[in-house]
Amino acid sequence: MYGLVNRAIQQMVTTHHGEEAWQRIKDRADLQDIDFFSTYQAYPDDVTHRLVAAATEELGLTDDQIMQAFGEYWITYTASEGYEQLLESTGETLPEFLDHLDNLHARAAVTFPDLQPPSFRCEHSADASMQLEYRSKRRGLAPMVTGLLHGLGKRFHTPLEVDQIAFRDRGDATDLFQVRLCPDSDSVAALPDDGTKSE
Ligand code: 1DX
Repeated sequence: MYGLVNRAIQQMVTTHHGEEAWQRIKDRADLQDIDFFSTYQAYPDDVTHRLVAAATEELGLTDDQIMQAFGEYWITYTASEGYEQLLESTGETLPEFLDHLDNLHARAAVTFPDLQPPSFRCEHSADASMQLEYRSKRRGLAPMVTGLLHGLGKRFHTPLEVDQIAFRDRGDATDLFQVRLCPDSDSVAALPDDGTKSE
């Protein structure tokens, strides 16, 4: 994955646990020879997986906890690292954003040819719930998607609940997430000015 991902992990760890914790995690992942991650360099996925594994041991958190926290962090991190426009153009509301995730990755892939984008399909139900199907060449990143959805909920001031309801690593065909929007005044504020719901 692009170095941007490893940089985001580094930033999240140093912000919440300090520089020394990050150095210990980097050593434990056997990456002490890497001084810094370059945003635009594609690194083996193994590097990212080793960082996550080392972080679980160093911080005493589970794999799922780290990946969810990282997914949530990714939304604000990319917004602050030059991709706010990319996020903005993907949707003005959470449901719209989820419909256009493949579009977002297609646009990113134009500039970054080594991107291996996941693919998402969103189905909307009448009761303000959605089912999001996630497909990826990569294994084991589904917990990050739960975190990404919570991060998007914050971005759009749209309180939500997320449940993963199908698991590829348990033999299901895809990873599937149930997203329920919790109606309240905040979510009204996230609608366009004319108060209409865009698809
Ligand atoms: F719900 O692969 C909301 O390297 C979502 O299965 C999900 O293959 C937002 F400069 C620049 C660059 C760089 C911008 F080239 C990535 F470095 C991409 C910015 C997406 C914002 C995907 C990162 C593939 C790297 C992958 C989980 C799970 C997708 C990470 C989250 C918005 C992003 O992202 C999987 C790679 C960007 C860039 C976004 C991703 C690769 C996502 C989301 N993915 C690199």
